[in-house]
Amino acid sequence: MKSYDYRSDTITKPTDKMRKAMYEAQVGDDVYGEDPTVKRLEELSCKISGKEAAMFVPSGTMGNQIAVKVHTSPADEILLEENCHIHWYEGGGIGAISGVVSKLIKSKNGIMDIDQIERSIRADDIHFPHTSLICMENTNNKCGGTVMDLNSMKEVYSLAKKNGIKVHLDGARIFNAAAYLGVSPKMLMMESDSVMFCLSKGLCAPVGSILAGDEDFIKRARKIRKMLGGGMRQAGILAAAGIIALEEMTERLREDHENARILAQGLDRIKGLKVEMDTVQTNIVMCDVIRDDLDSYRLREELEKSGVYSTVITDKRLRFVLHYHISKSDVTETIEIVKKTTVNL
Ligand code: TLP
Repeated sequence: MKSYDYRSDTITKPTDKMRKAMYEAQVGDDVYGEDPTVKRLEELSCKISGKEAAMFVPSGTMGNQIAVKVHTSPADEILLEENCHIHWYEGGGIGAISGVVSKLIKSKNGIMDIDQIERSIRADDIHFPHTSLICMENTNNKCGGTVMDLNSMKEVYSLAKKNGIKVHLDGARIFNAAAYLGVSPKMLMMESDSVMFCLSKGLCAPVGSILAGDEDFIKRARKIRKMLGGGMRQAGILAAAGIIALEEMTERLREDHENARILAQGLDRIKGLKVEMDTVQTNIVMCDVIRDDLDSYRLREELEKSGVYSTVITDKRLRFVLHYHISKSDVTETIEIVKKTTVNL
């Protein structure tokens, strides 16, 4: 049976060109700073992000966690968008690794309420924790791949600077945001002190993310990466795929966005399902089950019997993520399968 796997863009597999580059990669021990391919990937990442320095990390989660640790001291308070990955999906790591507390900021489609940020910055008072960091996420995963526009990012960054607070950008899907806005990724990444972006999502690299910032930040980040066990040895094998991800795979993300809209429109037309179309901006579709007699666990299970794979977000919401291995005709077929399945439930 044919399968249509929308669980995540993390399921993408390396392309043939990546596999060949991985096979041929020049390698060395990266903990000694001797892997030429990792160095090449890090230099390329500096160019793309406009940051002074960059470091290859095994995962987006590790990149975010290192950034929080470098920017904060234990008992600090950090401001997080209420739906963000750092809060929801990183196992509470910021508590264990950095010892910080967090305050969640309300948002509309991932764009934080700037007044609430301003009100949340702590006064200098012995009772209060120190506010040291604000984290943004662009695109915002849990909001449905929604995009923070450049002005909203600028607003947050300038408010932070005015108050001596650092800004970290979780840019796991920053290339999707840039494609949607029609701006260079650099313009978005410049509105932060540090940025993490993923090579292993829609860009098809098998493993890895980049953390970038100024020289001093990355110097300290390298020490934390080692502490967390993220110092990899002949990592050039992986970096070789990462280079192709950055050089050749970002342009095509628009196709995923187009397919996401087609899927969203198709699902929204099915009785008992609803998609908030204004949130369908990039490659993620959040589909709500609005029938009282049906929940998303049951629907997911039934769809899987016909080869359509999705993720449960809440008991009434499924997530479908578009990526390299899903074509326009797959989307058309998927809509038909979902239609048939829901009618029979
Ligand atoms: N997101 C994954 C899951 O962890 C939920 C997914 O399937 O979407 N930031 C953002 C915004 C992310 O969406 C993710 C992964 C990460 C960070 C973490 O990246 P990895 O999986 O490389 O640790």
